[in-house]
Amino acid sequence: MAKISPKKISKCKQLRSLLESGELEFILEAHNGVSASIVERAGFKGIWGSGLALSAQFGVRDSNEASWTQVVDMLEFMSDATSIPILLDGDTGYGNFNNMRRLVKKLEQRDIAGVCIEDKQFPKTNSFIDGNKQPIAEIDEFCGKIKAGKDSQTDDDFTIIARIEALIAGWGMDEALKRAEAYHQAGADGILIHSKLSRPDEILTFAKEWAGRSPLVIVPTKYYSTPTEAFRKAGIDLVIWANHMVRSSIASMEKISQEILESESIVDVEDRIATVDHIFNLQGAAELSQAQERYLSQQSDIHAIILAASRGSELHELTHDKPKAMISIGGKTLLGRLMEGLKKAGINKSTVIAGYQADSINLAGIEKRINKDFETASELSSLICAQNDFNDDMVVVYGDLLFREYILRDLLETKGEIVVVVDSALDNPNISGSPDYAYCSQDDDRSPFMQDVTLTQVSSSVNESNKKPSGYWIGMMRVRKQGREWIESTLDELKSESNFNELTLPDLLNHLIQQGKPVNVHYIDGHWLDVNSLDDINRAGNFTN
Ligand code: SPV
Ligand code: MG
Repeated sequence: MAKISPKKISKCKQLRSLLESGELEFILEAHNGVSASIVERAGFKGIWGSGLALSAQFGVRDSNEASWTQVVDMLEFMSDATSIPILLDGDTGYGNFNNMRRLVKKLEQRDIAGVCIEDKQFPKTNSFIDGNKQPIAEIDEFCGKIKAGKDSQTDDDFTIIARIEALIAGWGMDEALKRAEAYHQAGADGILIHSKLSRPDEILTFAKEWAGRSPLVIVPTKYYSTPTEAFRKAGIDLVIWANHMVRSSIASMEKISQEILESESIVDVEDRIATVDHIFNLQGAAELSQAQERYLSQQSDIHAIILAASRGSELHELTHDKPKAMISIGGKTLLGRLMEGLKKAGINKSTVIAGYQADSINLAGIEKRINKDFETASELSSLICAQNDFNDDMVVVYGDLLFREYILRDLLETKGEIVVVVDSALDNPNISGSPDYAYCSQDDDRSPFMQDVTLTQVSSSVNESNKKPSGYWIGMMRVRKQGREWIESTLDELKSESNFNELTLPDLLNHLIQQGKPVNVHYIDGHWLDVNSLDDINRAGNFTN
């Protein structure tokens, strides 16, 4: 969860100034990271880490059933998610003076600004459950606990509030005032006077008698109808709205869960619940994206352009309702396998140019462009459909290509503005259909990563000069910034040619070569397959592991 407005003033100081501002201040309950974040975004200056709400969100009773370390763990999430101070409802301090010392130490380590302890006995239960049956602590014992807490804090501004349960337990006003004075003398930074009455009378009487001897805190859960102005006039310093986040979320969850159950649908509730994007926002997703840009700048920005418009009619009924790229081999489509290969190589952005049965190309995470002329036009007419997706670093590849992972990985390492992958194994038994013969400036001498070999021609037949080809172009090329510019200007020229609709990627490569643009070659030795026929599908088994 992101801190929305990091404040320079320490959280301990912030809480102290709330208590001592001389104005009536308010803090609101929160019980986990997201509710704490919501409280801060709402504009509150502080958070009440309510024992009732924290135990409720764990699904247990407010009777110290959740261990104090579980509470402190949750507070850590709340504190990390926010920049305003948290005052923990620390129940009785979870034990004696010694437990209190350790609690204060652990709270300070988690940047919790203060703790309120109540003069009951461990394990306590909520003040609104049989309050007058609840045993309260010995005054001296509780004063010792306050002193132990104050002595163990390392930040002078850490706050310890002493909460008086005398009114709740039926001990009367004099006892409440006697205790307040004793706790004040023991070093408490403020007094919380609690009442379970539906009218504020007790509280107002106490406030009058207390007469500002130290900051006074109240929890008007039961006397909620009292106008806030009455608290202001009475000189109260801090009001705790103690459980309204957990209660609002429970009310909403009960309503929504019932509606979903009854309607067997989520359509009606959609507009009344937080969007997923809003959750991302509360979690600080934008900050993570920025950090990724900063710290993962090495991340690939390569864009894949995948040609998948043609049917592949040689595959007969297999491509009746889908293009060749969507044929399933070993339980995965060709295109799905290609996408996996791209992702493994760190390429996460892909544009697929669809045509035949375009709707059947429904993979997640792709951009889809449609070549409406797929029946009459050829590859370059598809390529220009993705021209807006061109990137200064891209891989252009046929959608029906199967290849071993290392081929793409090594291509990405190869220098050159345009680099084509050429299989020098002319006896490759996997070649079918009419392969694209590649003529290169130098044949493959099998030395790894041969440098500066360039393509001189790609042809669908062995050319007239009878020169032996150097291999097959496999239908995959890498294009960098300048290469992209060459391709774009060549495409612009070719678009005006009357035969543009017949032109293929090899035609584009040949045009580039004729214009003197270097097209580099990355040699491989087999390990790829272009699925053209039913036989190819059988051979494809080699690639499905
Ligand atoms: C809490 O919020 O857990 C409190 C306040 O202790 S009350 O529930 O009013 O006792
Ligand atoms: Mg409590």
